[in-house]
This record gives sequence, structure tokens and C-alpha cells, in this order.
Amino acid sequence: MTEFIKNTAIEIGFDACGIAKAEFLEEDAVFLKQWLAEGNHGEMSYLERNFENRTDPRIIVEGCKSVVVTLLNYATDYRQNEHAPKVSKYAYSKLDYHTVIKDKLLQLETKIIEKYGEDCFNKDRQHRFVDSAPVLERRWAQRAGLGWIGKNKMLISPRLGSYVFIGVLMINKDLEYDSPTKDRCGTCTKCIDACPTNAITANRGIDARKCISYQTIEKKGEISPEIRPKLSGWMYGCDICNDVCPWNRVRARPNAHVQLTVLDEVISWNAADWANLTQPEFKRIFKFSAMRRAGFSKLKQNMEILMLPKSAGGLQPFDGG
Ligand code: B12
Ligand code: SF4
Ligand code: SF4
Repeated sequence: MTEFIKNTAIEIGFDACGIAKAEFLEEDAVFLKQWLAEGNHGEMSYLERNFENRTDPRIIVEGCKSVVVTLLNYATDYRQNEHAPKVSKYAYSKLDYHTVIKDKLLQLETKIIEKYGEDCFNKDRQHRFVDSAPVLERRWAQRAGLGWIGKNKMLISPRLGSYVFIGVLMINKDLEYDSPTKDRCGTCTKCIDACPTNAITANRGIDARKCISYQTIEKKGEISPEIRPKLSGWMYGCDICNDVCPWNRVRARPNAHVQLTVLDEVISWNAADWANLTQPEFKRIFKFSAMRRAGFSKLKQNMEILMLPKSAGGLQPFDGG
């Protein structure tokens, strides 16, 4: 059954699949409690909720025995117009990755049920996860042997690099388990040195309040004044700590997933195109994109800050575009 699940995951189009035993994440519970107590999560209060569920999958999904973890490569060779406000690569595609991965997880589940029966899954509980629930996805991927959690906090696959999304399927069957991946960051500190806001701390925590990704997507209201001069041109998300990682330079290869086909506008638009974007256009063009998460007003606010002079974190003066 283990072999069937892993082979089927690859046939469906995932780039990797590993399996971990469902158990209490004792060390992570201690870490997470402290991380939350220090307020590192900012306004993301949903991270405080369901603490017990977050650290034990058997509480989220009654009967869960194994955590099947999948990776989907989103590395790309496409580059934005150099005069455009920057968008994180994870949001280049027409289709939101949540949709793509949920669809693939459902396909995997369907094939497992066809072969091994309905009792493999708890039908009364959500058991397919992408970003959407209290599941420490990076830790499960590490425990399932798919990579290690780097100093930049990303799950880094030794084969694919860190531009990978994580999807999780919780199953009520005992399976053969992979060995957790060991740390391969070594003495490297490139991501810590490159982060413009010092959001990455030495003990491997991240202060999300300082993270450009949080500030430009998750934070309600405007970007904090102390972060604005450090935005480095990012309008939606931030890829700096991934871009500088040597594992991506060596291992990341452009994905070939048709479902992750890029949006022409994201690649071709210059600063003026973005500045002229109207709400109806946003709704039409980004209808299925991950960028809907920030919403039009937040995006506009971010853009306005970027249109400020360079000394204030903006992109002005433009040298063309
Ligand atoms: C909240 C969140 C954010 C927040 C907070 C980031 C953070 N590091 O926590 C913000 C908005 C800043 C964010 C940004 C990004 N995110 Co995000 N995010 C999440 C989300 C929804 C929850 C993460 C979470 O629980 N954070 C709380 C912290 C404390 O948990 P953690 O980082 O997972 O760390 C745990 C373990 O690693 C471990 N741990 C870590 N350090 C240590 C140290 C010790 C000593 C111990 C014992 C344990 C330990 O314990 C922690 C808690 O138990 C996950 C999806 C999910 N449900 O997991 C996606 C997720 C982590 N994000 C993802 C992505 C792609 C990003 C961005 C790259 C997007 C972008 N380009 O803008 C950036 C990267 C920023 C960064 N360097 O982390 C992907 C990561 C894929 C990967 N390869 O790792 C995920 C998994 C979504 C997905 N399904 O693919 N994100
Ligand atoms: S995503 Fe950007 S701001 Fe956030 S930790 Fe990485 S480099 Fe720093
Ligand atoms: S840049 Fe270096 S320290 Fe940071 S995650 Fe990559 S290998 Fe690890």
C-alpha cells in the first residue's frame, strides 16, 4: 500500500511523496507555544487557535495513523518585467496553488479508496490539507523524509530545492515510514544575511511581523512604517531568502505543471500597468490566482508605497518601463 500511494502520487503529477507516522509533535509544541507567546505571528490570530490540533494530527482527524506528504515544484524560469513591482513566484500562475494541490490530493484519495476501500479515510473530518488548517506542514514534510527545514524556515528538498508547495493527506492506515531528513544548511547563513528586514532569527524562528510576505499579504491595513523602506520592491510576497539559497541555485529546475501556467500579465506588466489596474480588471484577470488573498485594496496600498521615492522603499525614479 505504501508503494502504491507513492507511485500513484507521482503518476498524478506530484514531484515527491513521503510518509510519516501520525504522532504528537512534542518539540514543536514547545517551540510553537514560545513563538506565539512572543507575538511572532502578528495579526495571524488563527495560528493561536486549535493549539492541540496543530501539534497532533490524531486530534484533527480521529483514527489517523499516517501522514502522507506531497511536494509540488513551483520553480520557474519566467521573470517579471524588470520595471514592475515584484510578485513572489508562488503567485505567478493563473490558478491558485491551493486549487491545484487540493485537486491532486482528491485524485490520490480516490485511487486509494478504489484499491483499498473507504475505511482508509475519516469521511467526517477534513483530511486533505494545503495551507488551510492547523497542520505544521513543513515539519510533516521533514518527518516524511522529503527535506529539512532550513534557516530560512523553508522545507528544502535535497532534490528539488525549496520552491515546493506542501500538500498533506491523513490516512487511517499504518504504512511504512520514511526517515526524517537531516539538516544540510551547515555553516551557511546566506538567507539570514540577505533578509532585508532581519525577520530570520538565529535560532531558526522567524518574526512574521517583520517578514515582507506577511506585511504585503496577511497584515490587515498598511505596511508598518519601519518596514516600508526595506520592501526592496516587493508588492506581493517575497522570495529573497529562497532566491539566495545555494540549494535552489543547484537543485531548482523549472516546473512543467500545466496547472501552474503563468499569467501573462504578471510577467509582462511594467509599473505603469500595475498602477493603472482597476478593481474590475483585478477581479477578471486574477479571478483564479493566489493574489486574490491580499485583495485589490491591499495590493493598491502596497503599490502606492512602492511608487514612493527609492529612499522610502519605493521604486521611484523608474529608469523606464
Ligand atoms: C503562517 C504562514 C506563513 C507566515 C509565517 C511564516 C512562518 N515561517 O511561520 C508568513 C505570511 C510570513 C508566510 C510566508 C511565507 N510562506 Co507561508 N505559511 C504559513 C502557514 C499557513 C503556517 C505556518 C506556521 O504554522 N507557522 C508557525 C511557525 C512557528 O511554524 P513553522 O514555520 O512551520 O515552524 C514549525 C516547525 O518548523 C518547527 N520549528 C521551526 N523551527 C524550529 C526550531 C526548533 C528548535 C524546534 C524544536 C522546532 C522548530 O516548529 C515550528 C512550530 O511547531 C504554512 C502552511 C501550514 N499550514 O503549515 C504556510 C507555508 C509554510 N508557507 C509557504 C510559503 C511558500 C511561504 C513563502 C515562501 C511565500 C512567499 N514567497 O511570500 C513565505 C516564506 C517566508 C519564510 N521564510 O518562512 C509554504 C512553504 C513551502 C516550503 N517549501 O517550505 C507553506 C508550507 C504553504 C504550503 N502548503 O506550501 N507564511
Ligand atoms: S520572505 Fe523575505 S522578508 Fe520574509 S524572511 Fe524571507 S527574505 Fe526575509
Ligand atoms: S541560504 Fe543557507 S542557511 Fe539559508 S536555508 Fe539555504 S542553505 Fe540554509
